[in-house]
Amino acid sequence: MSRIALITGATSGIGKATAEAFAGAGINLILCGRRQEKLESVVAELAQKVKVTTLLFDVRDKKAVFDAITSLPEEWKNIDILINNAGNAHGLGSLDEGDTDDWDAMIDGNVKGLLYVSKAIIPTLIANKKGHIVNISSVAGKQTYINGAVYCASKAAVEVLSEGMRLELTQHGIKVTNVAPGAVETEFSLVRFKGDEERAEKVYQGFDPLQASDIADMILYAVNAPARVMIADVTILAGAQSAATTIYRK
Ligand code: NDP
Ligand code: 8X3
Repeated sequence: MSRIALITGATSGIGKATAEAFAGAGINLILCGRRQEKLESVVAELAQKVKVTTLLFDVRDKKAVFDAITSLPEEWKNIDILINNAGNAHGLGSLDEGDTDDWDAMIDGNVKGLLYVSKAIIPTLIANKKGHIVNISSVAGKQTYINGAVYCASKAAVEVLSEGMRLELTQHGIKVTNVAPGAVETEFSLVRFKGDEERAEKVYQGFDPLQASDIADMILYAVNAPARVMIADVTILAGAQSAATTIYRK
């Protein structure tokens, strides 16, 4: 029987690419995000290949998360794979000058949102004695950089939550994979710099950045690995990147 994956942040970037990779592998999809028109266009692209449904919610809204996931029809309830991908950086600023609304968006979305979605789904995985959770962390969760402390802290929390989930869930037959990408060319920098296209483009200039599909390939590998294999933690950097902020540009 085909597996069911719920992917948060499926409207763009890594989440959308993962949806495309999963559809190619025959995995049915519950696609989540806040931008309805973007979700609809992903559905239009993939519904020929697999069954697809959507849930529209902001991961920061606890009630909306639980209402959306409990509202799933019976045929969609037995989720096999959860991809905790929704998240962003908001701003790049020092701790004395940073915008506290940006901090709220990062901590509430990247950390608490991931927790709410996980809590809504983990009981089903435990009851079914199987499943796989993939948390999208970042190299920024392993290495702190100047002016990025709050984003880095939010991703360091994801790293710890991946470990905590693995410690608690392995006994129930559930795998947990932490994926920590480096510089991936998505809408990430456009969001971080609040729509400033020129500044966002500069992030990816002078080297060949990772593409969202590179990360999706890794995620698909992890969820397709044999039962005896748990891909626990993977860092994927761009070829010209040796650390979070060390990138060799031409
Ligand atoms: P994008 O900006 O392209 O995608 C972010 C996705 O998250 C969108 O689908 C967005 O959907 C969703 N999202 C953001 N905030 C919320 C929210 N509050 N509620 C619901 N959905 C939300 O960036 P990426 O694809 O690059 O980012 C995906 C993940 O990868 C993030 O967790 C990011 O931190 C991580 N990452 C990215 C790297 C990069 O260099 N790009 C490197 C390392 C990690 P919508 O707006 O429709 O809600
Ligand atoms: C995104 C990668 O290094 O820009 O998590 O923070 S980085």
